[in-house]
Amino acid sequence: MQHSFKATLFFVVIIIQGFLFCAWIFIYRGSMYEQISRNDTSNVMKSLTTQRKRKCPLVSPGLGQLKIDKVTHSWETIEKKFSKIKDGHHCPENCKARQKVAIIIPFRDRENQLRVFLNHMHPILMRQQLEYGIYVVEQSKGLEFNRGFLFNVGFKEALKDSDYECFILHDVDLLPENDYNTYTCSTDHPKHLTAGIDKWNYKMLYTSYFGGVSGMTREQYEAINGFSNSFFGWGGEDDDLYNRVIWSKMSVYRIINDAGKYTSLQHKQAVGNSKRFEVLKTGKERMWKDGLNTLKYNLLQKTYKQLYIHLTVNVT
Ligand code: BGN
Repeated sequence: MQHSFKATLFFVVIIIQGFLFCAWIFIYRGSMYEQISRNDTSNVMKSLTTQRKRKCPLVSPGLGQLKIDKVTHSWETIEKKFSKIKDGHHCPENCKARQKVAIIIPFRDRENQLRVFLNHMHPILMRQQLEYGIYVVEQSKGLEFNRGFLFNVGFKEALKDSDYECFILHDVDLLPENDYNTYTCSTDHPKHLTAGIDKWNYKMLYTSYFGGVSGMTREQYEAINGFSNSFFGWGGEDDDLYNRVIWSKMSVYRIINDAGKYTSLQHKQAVGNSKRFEVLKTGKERMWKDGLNTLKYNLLQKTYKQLYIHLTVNVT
């Protein structure tokens, strides 16, 4: 009898100890969570979220055909609409982006188009769950517009900010009509994203056309020494770029379905550079004498605006 009383007592003590242990665990963990949520900008929290972030899906949800809004909204309206974007840079909140992409736009006198462009592009890039920065590179007054040179500057300056893996070379007057047209790069080959433009009835101008919007990894861009810096005025620099790709034993990949359609914004057609034919002819011998490796510029300003990074440069 006394024996069974002892056994019962022993059993009750074990149960009480177990209960106290569980209560201690519960209270201790509760206070840990409280500490984290009270200080949610601390490094502890940041590292916890980074650890928890999974890679974004290969195909983002919610992509499809887009409505094009060609209205030039005020800066105030657009900035308010995208209040989550800071310093022209954004990354997905709930997953880790598959690529870090720099969108580079050579720019001149088309402020209205830039507003339409940013209003259209930011939602697309966010839906595609990319980590991205938008670089608008402007040439100071003086020499004629040099699209290739401005891309080269954008490439170098973007890499000073972050280890971007992919560079999308983009005209400001082109708006993608479908966001299945993903703004990422392929390590296999440079990519031409502009399969068709409305002003040309969505027909490809010529097979080797490589203008409008194209995408290259950092390695691909360096492998061809970037753009030539010698094309001042309109035309030819994109054809020269295409040749550099081919001479480097790569080929161009182009999306051929409806996803590659673009709407263009109207502007006065620039007068062609009369020297472009001659410069284009000497392309092969210039490839390693004229490009990223010979790029010289004066950076007059680099401003991290809310919706883009604005650079003004001088050709030197
Ligand atoms: C081509 C231009 C391209 C331009 C497309 C589309 C030239 C070089 C001629 C030998 N090429 O004719 O630069 O992107 O038209 O407008 O001018």
